[in-house]
Amino acid sequence: MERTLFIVKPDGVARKLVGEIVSRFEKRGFAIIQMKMLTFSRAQAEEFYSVHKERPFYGELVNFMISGPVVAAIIEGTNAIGTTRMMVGATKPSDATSGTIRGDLAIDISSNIIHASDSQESFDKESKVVFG
Ligand code: FUP
Repeated sequence: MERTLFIVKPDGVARKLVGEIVSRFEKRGFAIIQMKMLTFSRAQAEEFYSVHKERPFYGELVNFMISGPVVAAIIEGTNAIGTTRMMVGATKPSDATSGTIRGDLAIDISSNIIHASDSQESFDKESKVVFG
């Protein structure tokens, strides 16, 4: 058993995709351990994405993440981190295959509707930023 975190980003909430996305994880067999709606503060978003601090898209990414409410969830199941990343799909839209969340529901690299932790270290850090 493993836990991971996913976040339906502001565009996913605005597009009313929360139910669709949560449903995919529930149907796959994951248990929802914690879930909440929140709006990131700038400091929270900067800390959440601090790994990308030096990247050219960092400012735009932080502005996007604070632009509206998000829904964050901690889920649990076998190989949760790897399986969730696979279900989310590739970052680059043209690499995100059909059947994945991004492959089915997103077209832009910047507004790609969902985040998921990519490692145990990321999960530990990100869940602390979001859930305290
Ligand atoms: P992912 O783990 O798939 O969310 O991707 P990354 O951690 O590499 O990137 C985090 C977010 O930065 C992406 F969701 C979208 C944004 N990003 C860009 O806007 N441009 C890029 O070239 C790469 C990432």
